[in-house]
Amino acid sequence: METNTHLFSKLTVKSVELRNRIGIPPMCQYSCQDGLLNDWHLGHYGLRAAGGFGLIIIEATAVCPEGRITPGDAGIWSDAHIEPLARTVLFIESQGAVPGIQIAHAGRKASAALPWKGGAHLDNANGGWNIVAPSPIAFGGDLGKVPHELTIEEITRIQADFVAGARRALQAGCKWLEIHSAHGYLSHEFLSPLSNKRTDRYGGSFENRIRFLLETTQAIRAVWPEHLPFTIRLSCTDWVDGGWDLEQTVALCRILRLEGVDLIDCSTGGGVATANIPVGPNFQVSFADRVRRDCGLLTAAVGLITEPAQADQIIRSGQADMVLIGRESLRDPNWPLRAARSLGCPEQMPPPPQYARVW
Ligand code: FNR
Ligand code: 536
Repeated sequence: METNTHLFSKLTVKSVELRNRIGIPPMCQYSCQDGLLNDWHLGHYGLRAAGGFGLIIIEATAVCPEGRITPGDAGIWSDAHIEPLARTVLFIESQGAVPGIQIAHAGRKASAALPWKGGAHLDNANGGWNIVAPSPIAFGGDLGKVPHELTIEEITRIQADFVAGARRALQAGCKWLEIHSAHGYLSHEFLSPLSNKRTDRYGGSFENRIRFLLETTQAIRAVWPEHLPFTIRLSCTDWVDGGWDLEQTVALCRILRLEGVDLIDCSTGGGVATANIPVGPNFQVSFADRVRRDCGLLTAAVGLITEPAQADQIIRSGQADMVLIGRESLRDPNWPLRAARSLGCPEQMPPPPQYARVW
């Protein structure tokens, strides 16, 4: 169904207003030392805020050091992380974009080399560390380390780390919180029966596999302000028979809505190395559409959305409430400014005054 809502319509979520429906999804820059943001992040995110994006979700930010994918990941496990994060957050906001953050734990995919150094698991002697997961099963391939099976006490500790991370994100001025529960990282590892073989209350049945995320959501909800958007990224399917799938996603999202979650960022995959994924334009949009219709939640669509008319159509047809532009925003930091011009509505997206005469 066509609606009057379009790519440049404002979107209000709780007390936060986005100037348009275009966001940047979290994308690791692998450029931190000790998890601290620096000038790379100020420039990278700042340029894209000036380029017109309504929402910028800062990359997967680890809630404890062992939860980093690589030694270069962002972190939020100490108060020392707040000030450098606040610097980037304030600049994003000064350019009219809403600053968000994704808080994360990489589970059995942690302790890896930087992508441009191969991305394989690092030995402890080479800068790596011991990894943890719901069950002691290696991801496989280059990520061959066998994770330690988390005890109940360790699970509780990580949940507390998520809560502390959310509090610090708030202190740093973030206005939008996303829990990373996708792509084969820790929270997704609990959800999927392929990576969660536990026999205690965190494994087995659907109710048990969603317990880690549900409890974490409830605990964060208690500290994250009611008036700010609270969101979760899910892999809506593992793309493998017997894995996590869309029906379980829908059942989970109905519960998450009752817990005060505002929006689901609908991604897929990452839990199984051998999955056969039908990658192509809009390949994940149907998941955002289904969750939006069946669960009464706002959704963000992501995945090979690159063209302005394509993005506009996703919003107009009501398949999602917003679109996230990943790799294409790395190629073009001014994607929203260009999109407004190619869609014939430049007045919707004025450039920063410093660039006024060239746009
Ligand atoms: C990503 N992606 C990603 N996802 C996530 O949830 N947290 C993250 O930190 C990252 N990091 C990351 C780094 C880089 C370099 C890329 C390319 C991707 C996935 C990303 O958010 C997005 O879902 C995918 O890239 C698909 O969207 P596009 O790129 O097809 O628009
Ligand atoms: C893409 N990636 C996701 C990352 C970092 C590495 C690249 C993340 O979530 N932190 C990806 C998309 C979909 C499934 C798996 C990986």
